[in-house]
Amino acid sequence: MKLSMRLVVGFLSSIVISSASYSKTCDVAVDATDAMSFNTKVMATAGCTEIKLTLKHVGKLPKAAMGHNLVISAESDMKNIVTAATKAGFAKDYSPGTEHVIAATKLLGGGETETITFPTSKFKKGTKYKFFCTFPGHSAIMVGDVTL
Ligand SMILES: [Cu+2]
Repeated sequence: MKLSMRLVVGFLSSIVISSASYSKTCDVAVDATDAMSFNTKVMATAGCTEIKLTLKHVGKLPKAAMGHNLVISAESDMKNIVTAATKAGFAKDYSPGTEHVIAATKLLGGGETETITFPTSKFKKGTKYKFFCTFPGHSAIMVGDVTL
């Protein structure tokens, strides 16, 4: 009897612990520069249920010359998304659209900042994810891994 009570208590406390960790918003800050770079190559999301991502363009160049956004997708969708964004053109801020896009900021010029929030439930275990900029030519260098 005592043993089963201990099991029940143990079970209940594990529910409390898992539900407590179930809603964790993680702040992630990424800087983009006039040198066509992000200041990080890795975005860690383990243990987070939600990511509050702030992209800051710390440079001075205007959006038309050195605009940056931050888009997240499966690695296998990245190429198609970059192609679609390039086709969308500057008039549409090289928008990556919504298909296969996990999250995306607006295109920012120097001095601009945007914060977006998205749930990590959009990530599937076993899939590789990337974050990148869809301004034409930038994703060759402005790219990093999203780790789950
Ligand atoms: Cu860029």
